[in-house]
Amino acid sequence: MADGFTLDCAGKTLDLSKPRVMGILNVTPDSFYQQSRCSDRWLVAAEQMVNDGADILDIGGESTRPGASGAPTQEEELERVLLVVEGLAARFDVIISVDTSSPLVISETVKAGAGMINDVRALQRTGALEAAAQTNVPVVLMHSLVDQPAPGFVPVYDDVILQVSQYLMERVARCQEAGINRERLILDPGFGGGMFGKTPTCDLAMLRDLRRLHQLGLPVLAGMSRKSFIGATLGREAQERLAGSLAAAMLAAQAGAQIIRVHDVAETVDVLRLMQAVSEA
Ligand code: 7PM
Repeated sequence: MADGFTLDCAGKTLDLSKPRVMGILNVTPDSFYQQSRCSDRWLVAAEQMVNDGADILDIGGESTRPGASGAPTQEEELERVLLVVEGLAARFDVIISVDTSSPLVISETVKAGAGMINDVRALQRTGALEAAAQTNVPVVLMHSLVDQPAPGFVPVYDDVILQVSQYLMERVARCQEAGINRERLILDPGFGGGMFGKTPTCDLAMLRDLRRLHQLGLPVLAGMSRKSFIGATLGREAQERLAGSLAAAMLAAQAGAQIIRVHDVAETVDVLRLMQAVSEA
């Protein structure tokens, strides 16, 4: 895939000519992977990820887990993430991304120093397009079902990457109409079940065909870290999915994904550095 994408993340430059690592920093009380429950320890966790070579830290204050604890209000979500964004922006030179669908959280965290918005609902919430348009930071548009599927719902796709691409193309058009320059959009096929709407088989097919998502000509982010398709394929619990996650990260980077979203920053950075060294040999 053509490289040469350079994004301006609130004054910090993100050069996507080689794969970059986004570290997951959850400030929710209910993250499915225990190690990222760091509401109180976020500063230590963030510093570790920065030292481990993370290019971006993704701060999440709303769990997307099906049925988890009930969605927080915009004010509760803002309260969870704002202190963290302010604290990190003051201390580290890393790009701060906020995993949110809420217009209030978009506006306020960007004012506080966030350099990227990561929305698993691709700015579909009322007011989110307008809030993002008022900022100047890159936006990750992820494919999902938007509504939480009913229990037992099984998603069916003829060609999952094609259908995901069509959805994202439509969201890119809506963004442009709202005044969000295409040059600040990043695409993500949304690996995983629940509201992300993929079965393990879909996830494997998306990873195999990920290169096709580049046909829209925008940078691609892949978030597969410790997700259930890795568990389903290998028969591993969440804590035992590191090797599978690293393999997935390498395959995604090999398919041209420019940003890999992970729990295990140090290990992923090593994998991508080795890959990069081979390609430059
Ligand atoms: C429960 C279910 C807890 C799902 C956490 C998750 C992505 C994301 C998430 C992704 C982008 C997780 C997910 N996943 N943002 N936020 N892409 N852009 O496993 O794949 O981290 S939350």
